[in-house]
Amino acid sequence: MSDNEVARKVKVKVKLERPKLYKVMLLNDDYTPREFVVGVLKAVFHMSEEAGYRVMMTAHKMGSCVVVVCARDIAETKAKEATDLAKEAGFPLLFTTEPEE
Ligand code: TYC
Repeated sequence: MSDNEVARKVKVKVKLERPKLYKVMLLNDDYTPREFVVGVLKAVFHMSEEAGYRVMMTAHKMGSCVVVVCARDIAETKAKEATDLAKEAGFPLLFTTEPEE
Protein backbone atom coordinates (compact mmCIF):
# COMPACT_ATOMS: atom_id res chain seq x y z
CA MET A 1 0.00 0.00 0.00
CA SER A 2 1.39 3.43 -0.89
CA ASP A 3 1.60 6.20 1.68
CA ASN A 4 -1.22 7.96 -0.13
CA GLU A 5 -3.55 4.99 0.24
CA VAL A 6 -2.75 4.69 3.94
CA ALA A 7 -3.42 8.37 4.41
CA ARG A 8 -6.77 8.00 2.67
CA LYS A 9 -7.85 5.29 5.11
CA VAL A 10 -6.98 7.22 8.26
CA LYS A 11 -10.18 8.62 9.72
CA VAL A 12 -9.58 12.06 11.12
CA LYS A 13 -12.10 13.29 13.63
CA VAL A 14 -11.74 17.02 14.14
CA LYS A 15 -13.63 18.30 17.11
CA LEU A 16 -14.57 21.94 16.51
CA GLU A 17 -15.33 24.02 19.57
CA ARG A 18 -18.37 26.22 19.20
CA PRO A 19 -16.98 29.78 19.18
CA LYS A 20 -17.78 31.65 22.38
CA LEU A 21 -20.46 34.32 22.16
CA TYR A 22 -19.97 37.80 23.57
CA LYS A 23 -22.40 40.26 25.10
CA VAL A 24 -22.26 43.96 24.28
CA MET A 25 -23.18 45.78 27.50
CA LEU A 26 -24.54 49.31 27.78
CA LEU A 27 -23.39 51.01 31.00
CA ASN A 28 -25.31 53.75 32.76
CA ASP A 29 -23.73 57.10 33.58
CA ASP A 30 -25.03 60.38 35.05
CA TYR A 31 -24.23 62.66 32.10
CA THR A 32 -25.21 61.23 28.71
CA PRO A 33 -28.69 62.42 27.67
CA ARG A 34 -31.29 59.65 27.33
CA GLU A 35 -32.13 60.68 23.77
CA PHE A 36 -28.47 60.44 22.74
CA VAL A 37 -28.24 56.88 24.12
CA VAL A 38 -31.35 55.88 22.15
CA GLY A 39 -29.87 57.52 19.02
CA VAL A 40 -26.66 55.48 19.32
CA LEU A 41 -28.61 52.24 19.84
CA LYS A 42 -30.63 53.02 16.69
CA ALA A 43 -27.60 54.02 14.60
CA VAL A 44 -25.13 51.29 15.60
CA PHE A 45 -27.36 48.38 16.61
CA HIS A 46 -30.25 49.03 14.19
CA MET A 47 -32.79 49.17 16.99
CA SER A 48 -36.24 50.70 16.69
CA GLU A 49 -37.05 53.75 18.83
CA GLU A 50 -39.10 51.52 21.16
CA ALA A 51 -36.41 48.82 21.56
CA GLY A 52 -33.72 51.49 22.02
CA TYR A 53 -35.80 53.26 24.66
CA ARG A 54 -36.38 50.00 26.56
CA VAL A 55 -32.68 49.08 26.55
CA MET A 56 -31.66 52.63 27.56
CA MET A 57 -34.18 52.67 30.45
CA THR A 58 -33.04 49.23 31.66
CA ALA A 59 -29.41 50.45 31.82
CA HIS A 60 -30.59 53.71 33.45
CA LYS A 61 -32.45 51.83 36.21
CA MET A 62 -30.30 48.70 36.65
CA GLY A 63 -26.82 50.09 35.89
CA SER A 64 -26.29 48.09 32.71
CA CYS A 65 -28.17 46.21 29.99
CA VAL A 66 -27.29 43.57 27.39
CA VAL A 67 -27.58 45.16 23.94
CA VAL A 68 -26.77 42.17 21.74
CA VAL A 69 -25.07 38.75 21.87
CA CYS A 70 -22.81 37.88 18.91
CA ALA A 71 -19.36 36.76 17.77
CA ARG A 72 -16.42 38.37 19.58
CA ASP A 73 -15.07 40.46 16.68
CA ILE A 74 -18.51 41.88 15.87
CA ALA A 75 -19.20 42.63 19.54
CA GLU A 76 -15.88 44.45 19.94
CA THR A 77 -16.29 46.44 16.71
CA LYS A 78 -19.84 47.53 17.62
CA ALA A 79 -18.93 48.43 21.21
CA LYS A 80 -16.02 50.58 19.98
CA GLU A 81 -18.10 52.24 17.25
CA ALA A 82 -20.83 53.15 19.75
CA THR A 83 -18.42 54.34 22.45
CA ASP A 84 -16.49 56.42 19.87
CA LEU A 85 -19.71 58.15 18.71
CA ALA A 86 -20.36 59.22 22.30
CA LYS A 87 -16.75 60.33 22.83
CA GLU A 88 -16.88 62.49 19.66
CA ALA A 89 -20.02 64.12 21.05
CA GLY A 90 -18.32 64.70 24.42
CA PHE A 91 -20.28 62.13 26.44
CA PRO A 92 -18.81 59.46 28.76
CA LEU A 93 -21.23 56.75 27.52
CA LEU A 94 -19.61 53.30 27.58
CA PHE A 95 -20.29 50.06 25.75
CA THR A 96 -18.25 47.04 26.89
CA THR A 97 -18.00 43.38 25.86
CA GLU A 98 -17.90 40.23 27.96
CA PRO A 99 -18.03 36.52 27.19
CA GLU A 100 -21.30 34.74 27.77
CA GLU A 101 -21.17 32.08 30.50
N1 TYC B 1 -28.58 58.14 33.23
C1 TYC B 1 -28.59 59.04 32.09
C2 TYC B 1 -29.38 60.28 32.45
O1 TYC B 1 -30.11 60.29 33.42
C3 TYC B 1 -29.20 58.39 30.84
C4 TYC B 1 -28.48 57.15 30.46
C5 TYC B 1 -29.20 55.97 30.33
C6 TYC B 1 -27.11 57.15 30.26
C7 TYC B 1 -28.55 54.78 29.97
C8 TYC B 1 -26.45 55.97 29.91
O2 TYC B 1 -26.54 53.65 29.44
C9 TYC B 1 -27.17 54.79 29.77
N2 TYC B 1 -29.23 61.33 31.65
